[in-house]
Amino acid sequence: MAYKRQIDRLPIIPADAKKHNVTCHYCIVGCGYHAYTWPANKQGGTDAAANVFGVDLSKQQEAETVAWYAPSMYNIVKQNGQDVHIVIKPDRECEVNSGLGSVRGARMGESRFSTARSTQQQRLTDPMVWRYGQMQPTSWDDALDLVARVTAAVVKEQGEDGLFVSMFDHGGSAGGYENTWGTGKLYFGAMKIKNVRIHNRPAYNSEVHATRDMGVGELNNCYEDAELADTIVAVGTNPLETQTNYFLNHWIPNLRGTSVDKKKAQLPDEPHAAARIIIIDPRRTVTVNAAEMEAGKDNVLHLALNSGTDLALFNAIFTHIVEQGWTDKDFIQASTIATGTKRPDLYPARGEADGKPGHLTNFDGAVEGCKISLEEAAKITGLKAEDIAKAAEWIAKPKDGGKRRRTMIGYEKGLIWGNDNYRTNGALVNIALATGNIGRPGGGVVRLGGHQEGYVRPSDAHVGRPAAYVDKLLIEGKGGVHHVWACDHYKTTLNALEFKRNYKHRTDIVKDAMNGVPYGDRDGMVKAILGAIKAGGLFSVDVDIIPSQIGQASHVWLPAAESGEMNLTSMNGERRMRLTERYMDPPGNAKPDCLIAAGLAQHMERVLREMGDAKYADQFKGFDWQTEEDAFKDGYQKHAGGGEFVTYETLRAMGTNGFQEPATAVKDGKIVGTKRLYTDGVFSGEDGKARFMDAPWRGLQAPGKEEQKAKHAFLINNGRTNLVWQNAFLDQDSDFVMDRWPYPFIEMNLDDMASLKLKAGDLVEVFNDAGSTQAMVYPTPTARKGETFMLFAFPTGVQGNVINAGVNELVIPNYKQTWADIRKIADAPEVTRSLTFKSPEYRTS
Ligand SMILES: Nc1nc2c(c(=O)[nH]1)N[C@H]1C(S)=C(S)[C@@H](COP(=O)(O)OP(=O)(O)OC[C@H]3O[C@@H](n4cnc5c(=O)[nH]c(N)nc54)[C@H](O)[C@@H]3O)O[C@H]1N2
Ligand SMILES: Nc1nc2c(c(=O)[nH]1)N[C@H]1C(S)=C(S)[C@@H](COP(=O)(O)OP(=O)(O)OC[C@H]3O[C@@H](n4cnc5c(=O)[nH]c(N)nc54)[C@H](O)[C@@H]3O)O[C@H]1N2
Ligand code: SF4
Ligand SMILES: [Mo]
Repeated sequence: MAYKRQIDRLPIIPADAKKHNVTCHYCIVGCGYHAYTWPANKQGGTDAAANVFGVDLSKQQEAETVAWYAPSMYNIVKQNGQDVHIVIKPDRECEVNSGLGSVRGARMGESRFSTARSTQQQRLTDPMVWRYGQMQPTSWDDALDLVARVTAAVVKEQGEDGLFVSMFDHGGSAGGYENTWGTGKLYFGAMKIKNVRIHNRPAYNSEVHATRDMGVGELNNCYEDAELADTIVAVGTNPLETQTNYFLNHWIPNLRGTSVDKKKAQLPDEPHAAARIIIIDPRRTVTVNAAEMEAGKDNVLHLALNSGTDLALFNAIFTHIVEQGWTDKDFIQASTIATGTKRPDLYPARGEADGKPGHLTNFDGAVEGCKISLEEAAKITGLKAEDIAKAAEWIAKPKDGGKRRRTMIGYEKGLIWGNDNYRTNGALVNIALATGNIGRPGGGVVRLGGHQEGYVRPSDAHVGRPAAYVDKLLIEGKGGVHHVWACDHYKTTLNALEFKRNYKHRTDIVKDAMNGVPYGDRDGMVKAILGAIKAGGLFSVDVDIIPSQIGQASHVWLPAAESGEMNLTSMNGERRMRLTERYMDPPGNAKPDCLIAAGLAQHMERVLREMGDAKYADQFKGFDWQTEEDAFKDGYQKHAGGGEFVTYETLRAMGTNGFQEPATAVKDGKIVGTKRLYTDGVFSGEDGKARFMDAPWRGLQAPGKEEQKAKHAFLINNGRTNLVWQNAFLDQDSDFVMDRWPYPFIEMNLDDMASLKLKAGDLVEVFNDAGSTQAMVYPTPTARKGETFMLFAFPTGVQGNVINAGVNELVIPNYKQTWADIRKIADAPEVTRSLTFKSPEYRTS
């Protein structure tokens, strides 16, 4: 079936509709939207006075009109118990997206929870507990009492290390300052939980330790810098599909040259031209295609390196820049540590300290440590030496007249989840430091980002560095209780098959024990659970908006409210902070995560007092929040720099443009923010000087990778596609998405398909020693022989099943470097008949 919405008319938004500020809660970009709501029994009219746009809608509107909305932006939801129409529509005045939506964000409206239109019916509306052999609804007090009793008993017996926690640390969809604070105050304030991990990696640590250790925070520029740059370098990222409107609204104008007059005029006294772009990715992505179409092939350098060899490439670029004398000597002198500096406490030598594996050093140290010739790097990366030299030239060769080139460097998961994460990240920052491209217009060395951000928590210093490899400990049978907040390891962790096997086994032990006791006998129930935990069992609590895959193993589900069903603050990839106003009711009894955490803390306090431990019980005080705003005040306002200026009221007044963190003042009711970091040349760290990194190439680092590569025929590169958001937690019930992707695709080279006798749409098994999974073959003429790309985290085929357990130093997962074999399972199933297997690339002619 080809998807059709079957909608031929929609109500006009009336002039007096309520208007709420909304930031799209999906990706890092954080596009501005407005949610309009009005009573279900009303609608606007075509008269200018009768509709919210104030225009005569009986006349044909111009092509770029804002006076319209798409069916995907519409729904009927509940607001204070009443049915209201809702339209969630991109805001043209928002500087981030200038009115653009995306195939994800522009579906926010139709994917809200609606009883009237039967959307998002999979949402959890009530707490659920394991009772009589299945999940059954119950009250908050009953569910939280059970969780608190089991958790308190385990913590009293095993200490706080017996409680394992998986929790989001981001903003946007799940998270935000309110909710990271709520969970943070519980686990790092009231308790000091050490066996904790983040939603996307198996430990509680940074994805980008290196840049932080070097004194360079990872979100240091602004989106306008992509319009001011002479050269954009994109490493391990596919921004057309993953940071969509940042790419379309800020990169494309510069690649087309339209920002030359519009934006670059701010920078007089230097020559300007359309930007060039260097894309470093083993795979030809649609981003490469779009850049070529818009900038012309001569202005695009796609460095399709061998998987996992970025470090060698960066070192060769750095070496060549130094040899050509294209470094920014003034910047190096003023802002980075001087030659001869010896501070072993700050800059441990390579291998001297486990927690600081790289050798932080000065410029000369990096030149010596990273030295590699173009030819040697060409051999390792599979690139041409002349292309590496060309990249160095595009990055650093001065412009006509001698002015320094402005180069912006953005990286994401191809680097972060790539080989030798720490050093590779460091080697890339070396290039930005050597060329003075941090803190100046058109520069920056930045994460392009995943989710939005929204982190405020008490210190995590007790976790230590390196942090515990939590998934491994769970597999080994450690811990008694596991609290899971908004993540689904069954789909998104590494070594996922082994994780699931063990997790199911351990949680089943507890389920079987629970089945032997009447649920109403609370003492008997807790005793049975504790007995099962002693026998190797694990008690699992899942806080989510839907029944997730890991939730199938859990004993308690706690239903959360999403962004828009609560007031929620986040910041985007240029640190732009906004408030998304609550525009609808959460489903049933679902609550904001911060208030769930508060409820859990209150029950912990009560239970511990009953157990006679008043002192420990007292640590759980301070959670008497009535609303998410109370949590915001308790967390953000007290703990974030400039937090005293930032209130829901001032944020509301800042609309969809918000301000860029950190806030420095309030002027005329407006928050004054910070456009770029490090403009004064002073970096993070105690001496204010940035550090270089001595980061020599040393092959594939994570244990087991070299062996896997040698043994198996195919690289199973993996990641995202435009249409699907994350593990498809909502998309899996959207006909629109599932009609396109009933199974995860695996892009394959045509010769490889021929030798395995595969046709488009055939189902294949992907297998190696770590596990197996399945995918649907997508013929891809541009895919290199032996190199595939599989959609990650998909419900009908989890790529993480074939990623082995070996991690990079500091416990950073290496999802991207995976090798496996492929065999045919079945001919293309019936549902694939309506699919197209055309190339997603476009041509202008
Ligand atoms: N449509 C959509 N957008 C999203 C998301 C989503 O689920 N869907 N998720 C969001 C989140 S949480 C995140 S973290 C971001 C991720 O955003 P990205 O990092 O842009 O996305 P990925 O597809 O994971 O990986 C990017 C690229 O890394 C490349 N790569 C693989 N191995 C290597 C290597 O060895 N070297 C280099 N240089 N590149 C390599 C892959 O070929 C891939 O094209 O996307 C965010 N945006
Ligand atoms: N193979 C491979 N694996 C990867 C990656 C990769 O590139 N390749 N990338 C990694 C990355 S970057 C990421 S971000 C992770 C993603 O890994 P996860 O964080 O596990 O995946 P999500 O899809 O973001 O899961 C979000 C969960 O939160 C729930 N949820 C949504 N909103 C709310 C809310 O408001 N409150 C609560 N309590 N729950 C909510 C959803 O229903 C869903 O179950 O995957 C990682 N794993
Ligand atoms: S680009 Fe990202 S933030 Fe913007 S609408 Fe799309 S998913 Fe939402
Ligand atoms: Mo992510």
